[in-house]
Amino acid sequence: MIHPNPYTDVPTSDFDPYTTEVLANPYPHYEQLRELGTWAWLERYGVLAVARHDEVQRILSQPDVFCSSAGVGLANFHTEAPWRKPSIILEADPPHHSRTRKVVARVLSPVSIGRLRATFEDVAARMVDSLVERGSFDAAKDLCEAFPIKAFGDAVGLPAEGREHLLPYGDMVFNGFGPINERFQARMDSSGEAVNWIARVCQRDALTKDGLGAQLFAAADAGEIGHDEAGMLVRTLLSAGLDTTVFTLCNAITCFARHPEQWALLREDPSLARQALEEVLRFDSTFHSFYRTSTQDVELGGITVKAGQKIVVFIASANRDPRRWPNADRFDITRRATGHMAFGTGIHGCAGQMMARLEGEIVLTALARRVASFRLDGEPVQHFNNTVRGLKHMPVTVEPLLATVD
Ligand code: OVV
Repeated sequence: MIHPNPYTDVPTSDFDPYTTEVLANPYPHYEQLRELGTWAWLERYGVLAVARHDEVQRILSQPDVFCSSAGVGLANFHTEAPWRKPSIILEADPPHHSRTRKVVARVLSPVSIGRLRATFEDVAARMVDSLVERGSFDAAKDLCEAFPIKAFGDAVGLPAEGREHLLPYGDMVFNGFGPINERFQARMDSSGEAVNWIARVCQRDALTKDGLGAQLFAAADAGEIGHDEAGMLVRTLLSAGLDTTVFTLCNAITCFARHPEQWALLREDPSLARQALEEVLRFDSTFHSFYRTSTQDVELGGITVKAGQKIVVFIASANRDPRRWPNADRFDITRRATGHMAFGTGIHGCAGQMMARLEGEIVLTALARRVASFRLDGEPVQHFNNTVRGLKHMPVTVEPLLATVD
């Protein structure tokens, strides 16, 4: 279906962000979109699009005008039924959002996260040691998936059994922000068990007594939120916390395998891990797009956006906008990548970003201490998803570093 463009001053585009071809390499398409103008009308979906850094930032910084409660995917919750119960933090506006966000922010605060460091380092060291010993392995499965499932899963307090449901569940959630296409449908059709398992482990008695999940229920005991809401926030941790970090780790290793001179820099100075991760997030953002909905007629970027308008915000494009970044298409871990919007920005900016950074930094540091170089054994196999970009498989052979430097 084609949706006629109601905005006379906005160019119409037949761009479809959800085709396999675009998902395989969206960057040339983002460039075209940015060059088209501040705004584009995507006639296939009937939405306004922004792809430049400045406008992406402006939209995300006005949550009262560009709201989240109508859903942050293509579906408008005011006119269509959501496929699952809306998230009480992501798909919510102030004042409702403020209450849940405060609790999640505390549970995921730097202090709370800092307590996990030693355990995470230990998990990463063991995994990397055994993989380096093997020499050849599937970096996507054996490290990028294995690490968050173990480290983050334990931190939340999940049972060991059934964790294979985490990634399929997240895959469904992130497909669900796009159109109801075959990709989403296929995942929906095969995910009944995953949905049931997730619902079960969002209950207090399924979780350990000392994990992040238990802390959410403790906030309910203190009267800050309801006990049902605590369970919903555990669902948020499990929806948002796995596929994202898994894919970020995949993208990091791909970047370094393809840019060996950048790996040499990190290997020589593993303390660059944190800023290297920021550059990975800028250069090959995990989360590509989400939506906002205007609550009123509003002027921005030279047009009047109509009330109730769905707007797709391409954060991965903003992170490659040459108006903002010199040599935007160059992967360079020595640059200042802060200001990227891979975690979004504003009141809905990723609540788990400190967790993501901790996981990324620890895995990259563990690799930098033991791996001289990566060789890709064939092309990595992409994981196609409507919203997040990462890998299914990445066969690699690593050259070990001879001495461990500490
Ligand atoms: C940021 C994010 C992604 C996916 C799901 C959720 C949040 C949630 O709150 O469920």
